[in-house]
Amino acid sequence: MAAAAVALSNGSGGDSKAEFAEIYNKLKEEMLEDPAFEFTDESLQWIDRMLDYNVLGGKCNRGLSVIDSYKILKGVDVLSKGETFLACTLGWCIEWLQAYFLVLDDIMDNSQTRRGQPCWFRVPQVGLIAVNDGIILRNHVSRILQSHFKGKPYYVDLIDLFNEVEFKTASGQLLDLITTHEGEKDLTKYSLNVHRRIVQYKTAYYSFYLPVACALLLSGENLDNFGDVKNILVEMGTYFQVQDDYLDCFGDPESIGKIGTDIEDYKCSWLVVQALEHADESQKRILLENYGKTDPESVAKVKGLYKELNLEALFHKYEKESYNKLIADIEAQPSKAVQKVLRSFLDKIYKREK
Ligand code: DMA
Ligand code: MG
Ligand code: MG
Ligand code: MG
Repeated sequence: MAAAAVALSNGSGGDSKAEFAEIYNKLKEEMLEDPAFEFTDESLQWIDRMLDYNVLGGKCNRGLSVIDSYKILKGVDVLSKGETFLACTLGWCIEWLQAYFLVLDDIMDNSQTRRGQPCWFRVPQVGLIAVNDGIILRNHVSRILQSHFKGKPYYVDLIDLFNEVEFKTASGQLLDLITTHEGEKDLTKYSLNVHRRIVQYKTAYYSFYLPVACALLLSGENLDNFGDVKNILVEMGTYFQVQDDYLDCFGDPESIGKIGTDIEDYKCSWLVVQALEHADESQKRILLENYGKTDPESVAKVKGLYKELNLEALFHKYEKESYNKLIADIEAQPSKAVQKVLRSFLDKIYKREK
């Protein structure tokens, strides 16, 4: 409880946060009690620690958005106890799913820290057991859905939604990872289109569409009728990942809780794509020579070039333009409630520094 409460104590959202934190403990207890596994004390302690380490400690924006969106769609400030429980449970399923993606992402990206602590696979005695922990986390999502939603009219849609979003994310991760192939480093293949495709798939669906889609299903809606909403959320998710790419280089590791690795990893980041667009021949040579190398001097040269090209200003311009475009799209939505859901999401991320 303490850990969940601490993790959720800063930021806005007041009531929802306290309700949300409480339900984590209940869901964790259920996972620990699962009779399908005859856990020994050692394995119980492992799961307990693994869950606290990986599911908690984030901003919980995705999870909390399910509750907030559901309230807006229903047009109420307060949900019944049962409705609160279901909304929070779906919120936690997204946080669990996110934990699964992050545990594996950090291994694949060779990252050092996450949410202000060493990445799970870097913890002594964890190592590659983290791969299996990722699988456990994903299985917990299905088990939580089964125990609390089986029998609801939207259960099948919920399962399909989580499966589809997981597939999209894994496909995005594949695109992200294979564009960086060692041995055939070729910056000419990095373009805004390539970048866009990667980030839509790896981030936007699970981070933006999924929470709202969960709230829509809870409200008894058919997701087929919300294609426009999906498109706007995918746009918002794209903007969010551009921020992530920017913060990877220019953010404060203390605030973002992680140390950037995009330059070292030869990632098709928004920054390198912009650098390639704006660099002259000699600047391009600096990029080609230094991008994707792990030694600090090479990384510093790339960062120096980003500064020289004034990518910070370019990012702020992009940020403003994306925001205006999204606001216009949102205002064109026929439903006021849907507008409010989308606005509250956008307000949470506009100009974020973490
Ligand atoms: C994030 O990509 C995508 C997923 C599915 C975790 P990333 O590697 O840029 O994320 P981070 O910067 O948080 O490691
Ligand atoms: Mg990563
Ligand atoms: Mg990654
Ligand atoms: Mg990143």
